[in-house]
Amino acid sequence: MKEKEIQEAINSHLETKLGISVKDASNRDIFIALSCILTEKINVDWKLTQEFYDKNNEKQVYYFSMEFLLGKLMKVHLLNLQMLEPAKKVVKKLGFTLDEVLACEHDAGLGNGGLGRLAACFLDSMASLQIPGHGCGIRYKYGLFEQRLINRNQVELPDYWLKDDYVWEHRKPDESVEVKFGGTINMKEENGRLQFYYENAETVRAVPFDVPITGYNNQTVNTLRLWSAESSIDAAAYSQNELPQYNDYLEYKRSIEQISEFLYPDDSHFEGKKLRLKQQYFLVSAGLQSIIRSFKTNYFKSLSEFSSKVAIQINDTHPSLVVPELMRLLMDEEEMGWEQAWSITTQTVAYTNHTTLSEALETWPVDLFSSLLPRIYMIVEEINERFCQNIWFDHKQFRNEIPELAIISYGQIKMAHLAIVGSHSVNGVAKIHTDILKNKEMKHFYRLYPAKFNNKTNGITHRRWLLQINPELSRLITSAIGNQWKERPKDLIKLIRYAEDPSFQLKAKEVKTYNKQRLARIIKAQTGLIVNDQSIFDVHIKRLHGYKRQLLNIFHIIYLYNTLKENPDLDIIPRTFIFGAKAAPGYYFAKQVIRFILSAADIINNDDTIQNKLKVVFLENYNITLAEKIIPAADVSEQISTASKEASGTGNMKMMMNGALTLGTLDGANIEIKDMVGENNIFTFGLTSDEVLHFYHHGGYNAQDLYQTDERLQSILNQLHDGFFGNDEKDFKDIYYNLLSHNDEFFVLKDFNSYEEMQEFVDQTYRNQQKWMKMSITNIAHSGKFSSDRTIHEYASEIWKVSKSPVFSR
Ligand code: 26V
Repeated sequence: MKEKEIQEAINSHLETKLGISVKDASNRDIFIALSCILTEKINVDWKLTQEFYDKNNEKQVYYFSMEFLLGKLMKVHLLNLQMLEPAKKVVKKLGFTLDEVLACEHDAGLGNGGLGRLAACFLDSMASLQIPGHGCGIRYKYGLFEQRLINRNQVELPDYWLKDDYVWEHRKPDESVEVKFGGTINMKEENGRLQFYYENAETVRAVPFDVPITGYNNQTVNTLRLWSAESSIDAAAYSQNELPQYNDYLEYKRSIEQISEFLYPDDSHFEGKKLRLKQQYFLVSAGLQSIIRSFKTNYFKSLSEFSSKVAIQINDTHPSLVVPELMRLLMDEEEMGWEQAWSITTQTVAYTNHTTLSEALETWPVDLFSSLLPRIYMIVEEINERFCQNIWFDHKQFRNEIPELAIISYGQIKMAHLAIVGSHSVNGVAKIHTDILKNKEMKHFYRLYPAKFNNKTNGITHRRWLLQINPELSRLITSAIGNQWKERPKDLIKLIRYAEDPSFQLKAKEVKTYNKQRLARIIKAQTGLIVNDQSIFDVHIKRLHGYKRQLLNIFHIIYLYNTLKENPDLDIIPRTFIFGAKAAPGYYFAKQVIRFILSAADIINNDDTIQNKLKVVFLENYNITLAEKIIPAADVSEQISTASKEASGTGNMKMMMNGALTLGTLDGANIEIKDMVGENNIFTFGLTSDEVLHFYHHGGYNAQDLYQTDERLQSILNQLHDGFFGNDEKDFKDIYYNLLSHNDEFFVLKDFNSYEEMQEFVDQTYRNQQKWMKMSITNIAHSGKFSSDRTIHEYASEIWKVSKSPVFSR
């Protein structure tokens, strides 16, 4: 769309729909007008895309995930439809700024962190690569909580993201399906088949809301289908058939709607909550019914061809009930026999593992599971029985391992085992993570089914995380190597020729400074702090978790502070340490760490004797929109997890792509970043994953020894213990005891020395700006590998067996 057209459309929308003229319009009015213009255009392509897929009988991919962390979408659509520049000009002409208009959109925060954002990046890449791939998720009424910092404490507020209407969604009541919970199952033999009848089950109406996912410059529009729970009967019908478990209709209705009410905000500890299991089955059952329905109406094909036309990827074990639910639908509804249904199910489903942390593994108590999902439980029991039998008779060498491999054991259902047994592919999300799965966490399964295991290193969409959030750097890149990198991100490698080019270095430095100045203004507005844009911006943004070691970072900051107090003239490059992190509401230790960082920040930021050499900023409510402002301004990317614990990480990729240098452990995708850029272009430190695992298995680490021998650590720990960081000493004594009495589970003290040395080397390196900029450009040049386009390409060709389906010829 050209400028003139956009301007006319906005004017006409304001006049005819709102009855106002431009001079009376608000940012939100312009936002709504633009969203209507985009929606009209998107809808045309959306319909054509779906018709094309149907007509050509394309194999469809469905990405099942409990989380899709989409952030805002208007800029994505503008960019994809080649309308960003004209829209910017028009909006300006009308007396507005596009950034302020875009800010009217509420973030869709339907995810916790890496896993949910990965799902959103994958949708973007599938559409941009013209792969018929759709998302299947839950339309939570409340997204991830909003974080406020009050008296240094995290306070959680509900994120009612739907309060102003969500402009991209389309409610599709005609495509609703029913999902059943609880009750008892009665079996009857009819026509030689067992039929299953539900007695006293509760029926929930699942209503889909479709969100269009546009591809970049290709007119493809895929679908993210989000399900919302509604009661299937009205008050009058309820009064005819009251349920004993509720006092009245209202109570019944509330209990149904609760299913899609909120996103579980704790991604670090599994909790066997019935409502969470309800959410999972709700997603899976609604999603599968709608897939089967569209399969049958579009192709009139027998379901025996299902797995050649449908691929289902499950994002962690959260949707692993697809295995028994698909079995149920094929057998009970479609009258298939077990063997055929099993073969179709396993050939359709593929499972991605995102963590080896045992506390996050899902295991459901049999009692809870079987009372909520009685028919599904029967099927899981049968799957387990057949699986164990199969090992006993056909894999005799594994007989001793049966108790460890079983899906049900000691009254618990192990969802990872169900997902492995019920799928044809199991993948990890970075090389080292997949190796740990194969050789440690899932080693027996790997020996049993070696061909199922594979690696798919994560990626990020370079369209959002470079093109959209860093237009200045994008323009600079294009001026050097042309436009092609936008569609072929690996072309970024062409930048390598400019790594040592003084004029390109200077321009890249100017872009970085510009982005730092912009972030400095945001910091000033949010916190009142004035930060030096010539200082090193050292960024640590991710969920707060023990293994991500925000504590190691703040320990080093305090060490620098203590050193400066002794010697205020110490020659260090000024640093601005920037944190953004939400703690799970019930994660006490993580909340203490936030308090600790804020307390240390208060002391450091208000101490004039250190001559503004250190500033510590904790930005409230870290989310996608804030990440988009921080990442282009980062000089140093903190990726300092305890080796072996961070499955991949994706923030590391986002910051690398924006020219930050990684300071990281040999963990997750950091290792592959190092492999790409070479060891001279990354700062690595600390224990290796083998060393960490060795300590866990064989002992030999004593945190107390380090306290005794390292004066720097002793000072910091004593400060913690003695109340240096605040009156509420108790809080920080807990951190003290966590490190010293519980032997420092995450090796914070153990890695302190090598972290400090590497931080000093960062400081030294920054003094040589030519060298630094060469490293920075080298990182950008190698970041193409970490585009999710590469990742999706691998999933498509190796797991899903789907190919590109170009809807329109350009
Ligand atoms: C676990 C749970 C447990 C129960 C309730 C809610 C909930 C929500 C999410 C999770 C998932 C934890 C696993 C996870 O987020 N893994 C992260 O996945 C990223 C994408 O693959 C990866 O980059 C990160 O390294 C990994 O920690």
